[in-house]
Amino acid sequence: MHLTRAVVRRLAQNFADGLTRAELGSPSITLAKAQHARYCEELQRSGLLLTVLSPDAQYPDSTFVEDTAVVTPRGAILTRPGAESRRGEVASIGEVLADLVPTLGTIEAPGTVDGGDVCVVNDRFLIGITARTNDEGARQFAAILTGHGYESTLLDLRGLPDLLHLKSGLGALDDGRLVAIAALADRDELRGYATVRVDERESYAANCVCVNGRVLIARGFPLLEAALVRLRYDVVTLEMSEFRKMDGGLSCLSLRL
Ligand code: CIR
Repeated sequence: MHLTRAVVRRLAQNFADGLTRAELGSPSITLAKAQHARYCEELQRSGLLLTVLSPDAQYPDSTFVEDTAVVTPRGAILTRPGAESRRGEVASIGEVLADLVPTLGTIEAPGTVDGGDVCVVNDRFLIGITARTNDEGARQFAAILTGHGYESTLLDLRGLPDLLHLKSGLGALDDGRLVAIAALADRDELRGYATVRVDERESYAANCVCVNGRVLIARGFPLLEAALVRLRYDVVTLEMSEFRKMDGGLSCLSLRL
């Protein structure tokens, strides 16, 4: 799908106060801002017009905009994040998206969905059920999709507690190929998809982003980079160290539409 725009949010000064389970130390705000700027540059270089939102110190995790909404070609679905501290992030994103695309629906309590648990491949929506996205949220999300003509598949990932989100271990490329860690590549629900398997030493790199033929991956993961280059993808590597410390990856830093 050809993408034209992305919504991103600059980091707040208290970014390091956000949620994390990673035990990689506290991020440097200066470095994180520089990495975010490079990320934005590459989105622009991939042809996207950026809507850059101001930092929101009320929500230290709010730079991870992906979790607050999922944008389909027909419009946006607003989520209800699984972490209570993040629920207030949705309203402002809803307003921004309303100027750009129709709103198809909103997840309601007691449902919870994080956008990081939704991966689109070939018009099919894969929805992970995790500690952040519950059964009820996934059910509501799938029902909204069905109402707009989309198909979805639910994957119960609660047996893989190391995965924060479905997309922590899975990325989708423009041509319908998946990039996946072994625990996901081997799932019955994903049988039939061409898949690039991510070596277990490089599992963080599975969270890649494909924009208009370019594949953005985290820097420092040579096996995945080589595998994608061998398959003739146009690969761009980005330093993500400071976002990784906060459990974030490439996809969570933007809403692409
Ligand atoms: C959180 O735990 O919610 C944030 N610190 C990181 C969210 C990352 N989001 C994503 O991968 N979609």
